[in-house]
Amino acid sequence: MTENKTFYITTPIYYPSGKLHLGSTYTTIACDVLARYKRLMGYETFYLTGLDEHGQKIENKAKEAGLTPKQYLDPMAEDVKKLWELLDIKYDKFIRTTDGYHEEAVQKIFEKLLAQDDIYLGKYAGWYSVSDEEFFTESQLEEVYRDADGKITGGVAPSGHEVEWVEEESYFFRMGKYADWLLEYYESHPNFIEPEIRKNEMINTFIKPGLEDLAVSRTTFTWGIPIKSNPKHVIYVWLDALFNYVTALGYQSEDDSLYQKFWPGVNMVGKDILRFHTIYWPIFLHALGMEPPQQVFGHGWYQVNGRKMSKSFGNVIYAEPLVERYGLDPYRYYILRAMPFGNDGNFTADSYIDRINFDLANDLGNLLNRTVAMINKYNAGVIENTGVATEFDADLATVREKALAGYHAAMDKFEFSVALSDIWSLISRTNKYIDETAPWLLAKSDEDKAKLNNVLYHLAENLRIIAATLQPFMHATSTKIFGQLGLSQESFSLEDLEFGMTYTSPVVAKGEPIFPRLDRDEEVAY
Ligand code: ME8
Repeated sequence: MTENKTFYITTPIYYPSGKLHLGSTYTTIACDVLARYKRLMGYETFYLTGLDEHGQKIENKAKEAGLTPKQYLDPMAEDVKKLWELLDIKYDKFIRTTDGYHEEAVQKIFEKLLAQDDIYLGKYAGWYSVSDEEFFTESQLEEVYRDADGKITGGVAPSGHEVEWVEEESYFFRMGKYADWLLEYYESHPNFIEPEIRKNEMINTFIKPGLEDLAVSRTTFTWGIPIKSNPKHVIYVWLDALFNYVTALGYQSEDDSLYQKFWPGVNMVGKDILRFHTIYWPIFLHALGMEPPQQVFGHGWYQVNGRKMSKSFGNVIYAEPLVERYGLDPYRYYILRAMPFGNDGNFTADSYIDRINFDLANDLGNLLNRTVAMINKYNAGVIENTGVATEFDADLATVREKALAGYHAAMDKFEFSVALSDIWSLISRTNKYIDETAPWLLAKSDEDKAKLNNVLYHLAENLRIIAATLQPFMHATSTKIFGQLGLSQESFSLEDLEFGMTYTSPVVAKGEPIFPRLDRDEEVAY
């Protein structure tokens, strides 16, 4: 491992304003897969997730529940941690923005920006969406409501949430001052925003029309980090939240060694919050003389029945019942396989069942079952490399190399569904190899024994390589495959996944199916 091979990945910190649904698990699993992948590639990796606990939305939620914010938040945080445990998320740190170290660091940051005149005191009058915790100008609203005289009385933000009129003393950050710098930064760092199309949207919709100064404090509620030099103001929840990515690493605390080691990192976010991460966030950092994130990746939305999941549309899907009924690995697999990362896509019950039946039970499960059964039947469970090639071995090797190269290239670009389909191309090719070589025919003659063992060896080796590449996605499944192949090793490095390993233990005597087939009609109705 070389000194500077480090990788820092973050999820957005979610609002614990309700139970987290499939959407938040999507980002979190994607980051988990990346972190596991990078670890297996020899990177020293840090994976951060957590909760965004301040702001008016949380204050209101607590009030509705008849609780103080802290009473409301603590059990919510426990529930979220339980969800991540259920989904086998291996994060290195879980930040809550109510953690003392974060609050202190954000106060220091605010005072610094104030002292250097990037922040000034003014008055805000405009529209605010509590659900989005976001300010809007009239022209940015999706819809406006008017009274009989034509006066605007309210409106709807692009997210579909209602806005309210806010008029209060507020501190402002001089965004406009940094617009040119930001455009140049985009220009000189072409991979800063991914996917590419989202960059143009940021430039054309938000920066080119003119960056307005941003209100960065509120006075009409109290649930936030108070400004040290003027505590009747609380710091705007987005300024507070964005800095979690560096305070979690110890920025502005006594020990900032993690910050020194891991920043800048990759911020993975949904496209809904790209504006905050690719405009305000790099500008804040630059104003403080810090580096912007290495990359901000804005992925698309999981929709249900063609609409973004929302309680008011009654189309919210939660992970727990799916994991309970079908197991964890199908969930982790489906969520990254079913739609290209970066695009929007639909979650449907039938595609969920089909993926389990076709991809997992048929393609992968059968390959393993057949392989282990044949090694048992024809060679008493022993995997032997005899080197007596068949005419199909060369093509099998070509497909394997192509699949591996494609997998790594896709993982580097966060194209999870492509990486998985590359692995599946090898699974399909290996299944086809069984049909081509027909081991049951080779088994009929003693002369073909060495060739038969060569075939079985190829099957075992391909399965080991397939299981290794699946480790970041489906850790338990990989371990089961290794186990059935007689390998006690917990994990295989992805750096040197060479074909040709020597097996010293026999395969298991009777391999259980790793993914039982489901009755589609019964399950879809369920
Ligand atoms: O915005 N499909 O928190 P949040 C895919 N606290 N991803 C989805 C999704 C869907 N249908 N629904 C939600 C916040 N997400 C702020 C973030 S960061 C400094 C502060 C995911 O709880 C997606 O990653 O509203 C989105 O960006 C995030 O959840 C929003 O979470």
